[in-house]
Formats: sequence, C-alpha cells, structure tokens
Amino acid sequence: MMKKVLITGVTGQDGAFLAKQLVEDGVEVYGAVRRGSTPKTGRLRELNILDKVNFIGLELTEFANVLKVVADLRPDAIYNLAAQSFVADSFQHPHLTTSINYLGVLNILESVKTAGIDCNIYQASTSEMYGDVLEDPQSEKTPFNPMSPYAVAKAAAHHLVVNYRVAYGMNASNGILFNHESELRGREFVTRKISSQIAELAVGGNSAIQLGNLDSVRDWGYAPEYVAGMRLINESSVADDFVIATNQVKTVRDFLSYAAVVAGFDPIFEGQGINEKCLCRKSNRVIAEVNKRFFRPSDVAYLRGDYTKINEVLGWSPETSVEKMVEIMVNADLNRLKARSGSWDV
Ligand code: NAP
Ligand code: G4F
Repeated sequence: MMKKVLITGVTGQDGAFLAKQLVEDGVEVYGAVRRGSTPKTGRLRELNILDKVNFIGLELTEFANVLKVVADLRPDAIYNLAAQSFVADSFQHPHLTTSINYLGVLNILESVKTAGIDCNIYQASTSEMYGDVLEDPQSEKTPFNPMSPYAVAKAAAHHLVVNYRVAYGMNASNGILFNHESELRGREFVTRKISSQIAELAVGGNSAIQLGNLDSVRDWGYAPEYVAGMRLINESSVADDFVIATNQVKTVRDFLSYAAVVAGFDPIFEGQGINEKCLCRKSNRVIAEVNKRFFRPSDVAYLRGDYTKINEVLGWSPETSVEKMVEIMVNADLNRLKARSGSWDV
C-alpha cells in the first residue's frame, strides 16, 4: 500500500480526481504546484479535498528543485501528470511544451534515480503519440507517428521512461491514455468547450459556439475511471506500459449533437466544410459554426484504443458510455449556471 504520494499537475482534471481517490483511501497526498503562482484550486475545492492536499512548490523544469523535493519527501509513488496539455497551444509554444512535457519527465526520473529511493513512477503518456495512426485500433505495440510538438515531446518522454525501467530497473510505467473528459475538464478542450457553451446557450446566451474540425474522431472515456486505471498501473509491483481507452469512437459532430439534445435543442447540420453550421430545428437558432481559427497546422484525425492488455493484466475496463458522459458534463454546466443566477429555465 502506498502511504505517501506526490502528484505533479494536482490542480488539473486528472490530478484532482486522483487526489480525491487517494485521500479517500487514506493516502498522504502531496500536490506539486508551479512556483510563484497561486495554485488553481477550483477543482480540488469542487471535490471537497482542498484541505486534504499538502501543496509543495515545484518547478518541474529545474532539476535541482525536483531533486530536492523528491529527496526530502521520499514518496512511495509519483504520478507525473503536469504538462502543457493543450495540443493546439504546442504549435505556438513548442519550446515551453518540450521543456515541461519532456525535460520535466527526465528530471523526475533522474531525481528518483539520484535520490536512490524506492518509488514507483507513473508517466502520463497519451494516445496523441499515435498521431496519423499506423494501425487500427491502437495498442501498446502500435508505432508512434506524432503530429504535434506536444505529441513529439510526450513520445520522447515515453521512451525515456521505458529506458530508465530497462537500464536501471526502476518501477516506471507509462499509461497511454486516450482522451478522457469530465465535468472538471478544462474549457479549452473541445468536449468541455461544447458542454459549457451549450449550457450558456440553453439559458439564453446568444453566441454560437465556434469550432474547428467537426470530422475529428476520438475515443472518449470518463476521467475518474481512467484515474482508477492509473492507480492500478502505478500500484503494480511490475512496471509496464498500458493503453486505457473505451474502443468506441465518435466524431466532434456526434459529441456536439448529443450535447445539444441534453441541453434541450433539436440539432440539425447544414452546409459543408468551413460553411457547416449546427442549427436548432425548432427555433432555427445557430448553435455552432465552423471557424477556421480552430483548425490546427496538423491534426490527429482518428484515434481508437485497444485496452485488451490492461483488461487482462490488471482487470480494468471502461464503464461510462460517451452518451452518459455528455449528459453528466452538460448537466454539470447547467447546474453551475443555475447556482450562479439563482434560477434558469431551458
Ligand atoms: P490538465 O487539466 O491540463 O492539467 C495539467 C496540469 O499540469 C495542471 O495542474 C497544470 O497546472 C500543470 N502544469 C501545466 N504547466 C505546468 C508547468 N509549467 N509546471 C508545472 N505544472 C504545470 O491536464 P489533464 O487532462 O489533467 O491531463 C493530465 C496529464 O495527462 C497531462 O500530462 C496530459 O498531457 C496527459 N493526458 C491527458 C489526457 C486527457 O484526455 N485528459 C489524455 C492523455 C494524456 P496549473 O493548474 O498551474 O495550470
Ligand atoms: O479536445 P481536444 O483539444 O483534444 P486533443 O487534441 O485530442 O488532446 C487531448 O487528448 C489527448 C489524448 O489523445 C491528450 F494527450 C491531450 O493532453 C488532450 O487532453 O481536441 C480534440 C479534437 C481535435 O482533433 C481538434 O482539432 O477536436 C478537434 N476540435 C474541433 N474543434 C477542437 C475544436 N478542439 C478544440 N480544443 N477546440 C475546438 O474548437
């Protein structure tokens, strides 16, 4: 049983859900937050665990700082979830993305090795590494073909974790997680952008949602279940790499359509390509429209994960369907608006 756990990225979606699960199991949780900034504690507060997490200032890109934190704390396990996690931004900030997403991982691995402590390491790898996919569905054996600076940095970090495991016998694992979403997802990601803005529209807002590539296909799962999978991986005495996915796929257009129905609209799509719009059949209101500002220099068109290995070795499987997850997300955003305004009526 892990007693003391360090989570980098504790203020993010996955960090918050993970901290909650660990706190509930009596684990001492230390959350690393960027130095010099007031931690973004909204998610931890929403999960009622803000006072249960011990915050530690940590600059992931400074080796000396990471080493000091790791050597002083001597955690039983580290979950390295901190990242510049928004793929679109990585095209604008490739150096920053590479520093955090690659060098940050090197610093964690080197620190644990240098401190000489017995500490399991979980690295947040990603389906984004498959990029322009070379096999369908994608498994642990599928070669990477990354399509963004984000994915290139994550792929390099992934290989580094494997190398430290092989070279030094460290218990370091990669979870290759496909997209996972929730009511705590950042609003820059397409699912939460849709759920939050459709809720605004449902309570009387009038700005149509501006979206990029509606044809993108993703294998979307529910984040709390994926975080439980991370724990199975990092609590195992045998380090290895595992895909976590649902093996079900939907387009961004499908996601938008489900969300619109949950919010009380009757969606239809008109036009093609850059001129495509989603309208409400009943009111003729424009719900969403395509805006080329949200296209990426190179995008990942299709992802579908094969989670057979984690199912067979660690007994993990997904439970929540994408339709159910959309319902959870849109209703959470509607409830937040209701709490803010006192009342609303779809
Ligand atoms: P998220 O909500 O964007 O959280 C990212 C976390 O990283 C935040 O706590 C953020 O801190 C921290 N961070 C960002 N830049 C940092 C820096 N320079 N120094 C230290 N911390 C920094 O991401 P998530 O969805 O929870 O994802 C967790 C991890 O899994 C990430 O590594 C992501 O790349 C990876 N991943 C996510 C998915 C997914 O679908 N969610 C799939 C595969 C892999 P602030 O609060 O201070 O910004
Ligand atoms: O929601 P997204 O921004 O997620 P993306 O790029 O797949 O990355 C997420 O999942 C990865 C796992 O595969 C993680 F590693 C990563 O950290 C992150 O959590 O975009 C999903 C798809 C893309 O194809 C994008 O082009 O949706 C398309 N899309 C269409 N319109 C949009 C939009 N994405 C965003 N963010 N905003 C739009 O308006």
